Amino acid sequence: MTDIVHLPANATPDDVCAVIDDQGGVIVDRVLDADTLARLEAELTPYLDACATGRNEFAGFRTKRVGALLARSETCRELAVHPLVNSAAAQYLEPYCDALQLHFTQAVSIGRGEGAQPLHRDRGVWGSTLNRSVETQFSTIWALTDFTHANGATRFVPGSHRWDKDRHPTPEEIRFAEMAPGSVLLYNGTVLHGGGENTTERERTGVLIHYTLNWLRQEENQYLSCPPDVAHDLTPKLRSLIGYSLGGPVLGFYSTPGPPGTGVELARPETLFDRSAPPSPTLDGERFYDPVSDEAMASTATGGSDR
Ligand SMILES: O=C(O)CCC(=O)C(=O)O
Repeated sequence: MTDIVHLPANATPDDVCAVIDDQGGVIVDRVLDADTLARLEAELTPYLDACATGRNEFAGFRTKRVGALLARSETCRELAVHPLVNSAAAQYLEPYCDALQLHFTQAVSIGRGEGAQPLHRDRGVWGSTLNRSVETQFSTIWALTDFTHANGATRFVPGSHRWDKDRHPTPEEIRFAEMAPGSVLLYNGTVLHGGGENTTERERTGVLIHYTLNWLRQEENQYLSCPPDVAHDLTPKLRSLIGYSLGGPVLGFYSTPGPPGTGVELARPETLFDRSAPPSPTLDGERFYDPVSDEAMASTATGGSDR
């Protein structure tokens, strides 16, 4: 059984994707500098201090979790568009979508005395109907503190993304994502993992930022966690990543609520922030659906289109 592979901070997206393909995940060491870590701590600690611990085995009874990180933390915005992560995520998920979207943000602080979180596959949030041939997710856990076996480093089962769904790991097959502050664990949506047991006196804190295919429902509702008045202050790139952009040719268009004739119709989300954004040809009906050819229509009794 292999240990979790570590790569240096100058690793390329190809390096990252190759290991994730093989093992289900990889650690890139010491990506963030001390200043960035200090800013993350200053921005997130007030939210973690103010929040209650979880109330079930999965969320943990001594673990604190806070979301809406793009609205709440300027530095988390930098993490969300980190070049290595974005390039590797886009490359890894490219066979299944034409763009990424942000799926989930959460700071997770595992408190002393917390037990191990059940091992799980993140793709479970979409239920079991989505075929395994579609990889759904590219996930990151940024270490803000040391991650050690003793303090709750993420448990991780290398290679389990290729296992049969019902195969359970033996204790010897479970590894621990031990890493220094500023390092990041990158993994797919199919590999088994979970928070570790914390037997130390101090919290283990990580920032989870996950990405998914731009046509799947996001786990954290970004339009509520980061509503338009907050998204207004983000860069166009971040807004697009959150979901204020079309997913594929047409998913996510909008029309303005309000009195007749006062707003926009069938607009791309970017129009909300920039009225001069060009209209979308697909929304004007040019390629709104895949039309059925006359020959295909003639060969069926009923005809019709499945878009
Ligand atoms: O915090 C961790 O180490 C992992 C947490 C996790 O996988 C989850 O909450 O789904």
